[in-house]
Amino acid sequence: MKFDELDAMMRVYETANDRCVEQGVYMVARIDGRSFTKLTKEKVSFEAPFDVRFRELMADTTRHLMTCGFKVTYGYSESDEISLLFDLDINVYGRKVRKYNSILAGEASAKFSLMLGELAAFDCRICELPDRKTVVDYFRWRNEDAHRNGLNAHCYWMLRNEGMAKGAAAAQIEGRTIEDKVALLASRGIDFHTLPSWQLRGTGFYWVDDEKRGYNPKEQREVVSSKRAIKTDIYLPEGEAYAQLVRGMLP
Ligand SMILES: Nc1nc2c(ncn2[C@@H]2O[C@H](COP(=O)(O)OP(=O)(O)OP(=O)(O)O)[C@@H](O)[C@H]2O)c(=O)[nH]1
Ligand SMILES: [Mg+2]
Repeated sequence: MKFDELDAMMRVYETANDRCVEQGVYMVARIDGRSFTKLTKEKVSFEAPFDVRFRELMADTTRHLMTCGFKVTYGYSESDEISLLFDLDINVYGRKVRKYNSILAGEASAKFSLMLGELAAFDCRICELPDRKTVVDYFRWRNEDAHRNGLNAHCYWMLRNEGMAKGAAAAQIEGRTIEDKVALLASRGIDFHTLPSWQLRGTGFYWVDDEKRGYNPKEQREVVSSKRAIKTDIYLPEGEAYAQLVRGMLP
């Protein structure tokens, strides 16, 4: 069999499950650290429940993903996950899901591992969202997830640091309402409202015009140049104000 024939015959198997996302559908990628519970507890020592160094590694990885060849409108990171909203008209790789999943997981894993100096891997999935409202709801969902996890983590580690066993600490939190957890923290003198915003709401990444003032010696005058830069926002609002922020970025 000639190579061309063999090539054509085998390609069918390779592309059998290739899907492209339809035009007009919003795409969001969620990239999540693989077995980061083990990585953050056993392989590398990070402060629990929150470590600024870990947040910065995730932030650098997010900014890398926003500038590695995909048109990204908005990035969001909480815990070991990153969500990326692509431009509605993105067309790179013909919107082939396989390409987005494999390249983004690969780029995130490579960037994070290089910075950490340890092997770290990410998975990736693509959410296909039909309209603006669902996109806003997606990011509200992750924002609320951050809030729930952050509150749980603070309660859990407060009890653990008091000497409580793992299972008992988890059982104390299980099934409790937000109000119960806030009261649990307050009973030990921790005001929930003073906890750092990024630990409860995550971090947002969006494009802004960055103006730079300079001096043009030839024309002997001050000039202002502007270029697009990523703003990293560790003070994201919540609820409707956050929905407004995301809505404002959509076409
Ligand atoms: N110590 C520490 N751990 C963190 C921090 N941020 C996230 N993590 C940990 O990252 C883990 C993320 O959880 P998951 O994504 O649900 O679990 P996973 O172990 O990564 O499992 P898979 O995602 O299913 O592969 C949790 O165990 C968090 O405690 C941090 O700032 N400090
Ligand atoms: Mg994970």
